[in-house]
Amino acid sequence: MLFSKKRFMLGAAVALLSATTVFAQEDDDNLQPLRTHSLYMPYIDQDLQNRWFDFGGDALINTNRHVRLTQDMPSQSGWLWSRLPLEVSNFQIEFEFAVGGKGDNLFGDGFAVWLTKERAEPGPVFGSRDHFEGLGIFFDTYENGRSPHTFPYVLAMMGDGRTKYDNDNDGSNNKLGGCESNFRGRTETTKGRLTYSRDTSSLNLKIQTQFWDQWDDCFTLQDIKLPELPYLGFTAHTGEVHDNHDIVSVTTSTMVKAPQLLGHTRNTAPPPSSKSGLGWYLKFLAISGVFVGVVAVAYNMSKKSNDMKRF
Ligand SMILES: [Ca+2]
Repeated sequence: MLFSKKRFMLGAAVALLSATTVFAQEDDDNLQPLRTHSLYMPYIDQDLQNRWFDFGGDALINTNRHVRLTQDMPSQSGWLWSRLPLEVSNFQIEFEFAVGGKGDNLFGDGFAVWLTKERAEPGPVFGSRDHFEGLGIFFDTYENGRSPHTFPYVLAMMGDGRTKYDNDNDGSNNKLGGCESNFRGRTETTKGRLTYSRDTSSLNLKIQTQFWDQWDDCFTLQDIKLPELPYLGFTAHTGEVHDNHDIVSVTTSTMVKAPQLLGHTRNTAPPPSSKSGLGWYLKFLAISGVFVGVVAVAYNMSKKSNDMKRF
């Protein structure tokens, strides 16, 4: 409702830098990085774009930290979406995120991870459209209804394009799977790892919130049919309650042998290397002159370039 149509473009030569190293220590050659759906700092190129992702609304980019979907203030709504749909059948998406803010007792609302037929359509469901077609996974930090579980809560819903997200009950009426997860306000790295196999119609989510390489199973679902060509998105919004909702990195890989990875608990990614982005970042600084990292100020520029990027 308070969404602004201000949009940014992200560029992505950067993703190429890190994508090849992320699984370097992984002895499982079943994983092949997909640069088209991976994202790393500094997130944008010298044209303030990313080749594979774009973002908008209130989303801000700090080139050496994160894509901030919302700031810790009321009535924010931001999004980050892949430009291309995922064409592979079996894949793993590992995303590092951070949620937190100044609020001790009141904070929200959380963020969503999407694999949907639609993309970049702002709306009321964690900053994205309702009546979506495809998968929504909600990292919900604010309890709207009365739930039998504690919050934060992670919940998966498959939308058919007609069913409404039941915000008053935190989506519980359409819940396919979920788990309690204390992912907010962590000093440790927080990550999610989503694994999907179209071959076996199975979906698994693991979350890391406490220790590096310690993954907690959130849910495993069977008979899940994603849209044929889903877009990958991350969105968040705030209302009266608020938080920072940040996406730090996204690593998507295709799997050659899908079923073997479900239940697989090894961490595939080492701590993000700041080196890979550093050289580029310095270059970026040189190009853009005095530039303090946060490039959100480029809203006006984005308007100009907005028309160019629609295709
Ligand atoms: Ca909620």
